[in-house]
Amino acid sequence: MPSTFVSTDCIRSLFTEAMSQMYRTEVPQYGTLIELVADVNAGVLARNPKLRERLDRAGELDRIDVERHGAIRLGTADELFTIRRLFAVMGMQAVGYYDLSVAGVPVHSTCFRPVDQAALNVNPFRVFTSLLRLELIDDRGLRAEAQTILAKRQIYTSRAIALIERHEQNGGLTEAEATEFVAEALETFRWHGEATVSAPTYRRLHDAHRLIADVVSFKGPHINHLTPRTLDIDEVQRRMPERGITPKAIIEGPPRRDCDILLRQTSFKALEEPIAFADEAGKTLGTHTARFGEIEQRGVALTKKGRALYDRLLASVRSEVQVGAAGTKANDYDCELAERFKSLPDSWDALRRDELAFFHYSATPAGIAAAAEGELPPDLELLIAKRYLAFDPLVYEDFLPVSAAGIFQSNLGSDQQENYATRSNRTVFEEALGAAVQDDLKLYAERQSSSFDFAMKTLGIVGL
Ligand code: OOG
Ligand code: NI
Repeated sequence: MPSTFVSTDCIRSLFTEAMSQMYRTEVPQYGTLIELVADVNAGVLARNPKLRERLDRAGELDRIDVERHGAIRLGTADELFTIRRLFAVMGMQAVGYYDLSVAGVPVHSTCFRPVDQAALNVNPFRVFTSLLRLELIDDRGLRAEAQTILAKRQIYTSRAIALIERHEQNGGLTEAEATEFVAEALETFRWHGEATVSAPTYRRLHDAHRLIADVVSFKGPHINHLTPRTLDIDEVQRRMPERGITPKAIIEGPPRRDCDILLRQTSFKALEEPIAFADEAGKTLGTHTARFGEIEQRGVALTKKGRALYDRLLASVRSEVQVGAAGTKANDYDCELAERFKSLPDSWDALRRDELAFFHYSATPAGIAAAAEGELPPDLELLIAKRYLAFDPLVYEDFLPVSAAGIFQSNLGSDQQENYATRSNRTVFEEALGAAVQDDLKLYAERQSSSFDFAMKTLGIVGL
């Protein structure tokens, strides 16, 4: 790559920053959430100098409050195809397939994110990207109408497309091109207060499913939330009302633990925003509810075995306690969650030994010194016990379908929980995408084993 090209990591960071600024202006309550998160994070760091030191060493201190993910909902296969190419300019690839129809949301989704360790370290920003499944609308007339409306829109600027093509042809963008690309790409994610449909059409789409109205009625797939990282999600959840923010009833994902696993997330309820319908008079006003703010706290990625245990425990909690629409039983849910998850080991060492989680291995200075003295024991547990080999949790970089469904539902109102009697349709999704989605478990396993191989090489140990 000629040095005149800006790195994809750099373009991703520029884009994250631009999107954050735009969303704060568009949704002032999101700015309030960011301030609360910054306060809570500062408090945690002040009380916990060790954590502060660790984050500082990892180079994470400066960008603690930077957004970790966002989400959009697309309407057509073509839109998905082009978004893959757009995200590639920022070094983001499709990982994982999520079928949300099982939870009554007529979409299937993937996560666009950086995949290699170095890129994740620079900026792990990801976008949960959903594609509407119009085939799940029963009313054929409405389905055809929605298709016609979507076929007419162009969600990318022509300059954005030209720059995507330039990136594909030349293998990168210059600094001037990158700056222009970020501004042009941002247009796709912008909010438009003017619907492209009339009030009656909006109503019919909305009655079929609120999400269908959200995808079909507008010029583009407005970013519907951004999500910064918090160091104490329970504290932010507790303090949201102090700042006039209404949180959803429960925190999705695993309970609070010493060793964080997977992903915990919560959001504030979507806001009712004024919109103008495209009627003949061009003046009919209404409201639309779609955009919100969210926070996340990530832990270690689980292996297939660990994930199976997580899924089983979570399912058992959810079948025992169902949180009501108005948040009833939220406390019971939290207690049950904490109780049942006691059977998932809560120490890094147990998670490692039981092969429940993925780790990054490294040779320690002591290990390197001992290796220089002579042969080291070719025994994994011994190397670890003697602190010749260190292991650090690999952060979970993906999403959780049950949690995502909870986030969707909380922001669509809880009156539409029907499940669609349909199979997931990954093949159709990948055809639209124009690529296969990557297997997240495989990515974690590869990172774990390459770190292990490198550590063994450093220690001069063969055949372990
Ligand atoms: C996406 C919801 C999923 C998450 O954090 O699980 C999501 C959406 O509402 O479009 O962002
Ligand atoms: Ni989210």
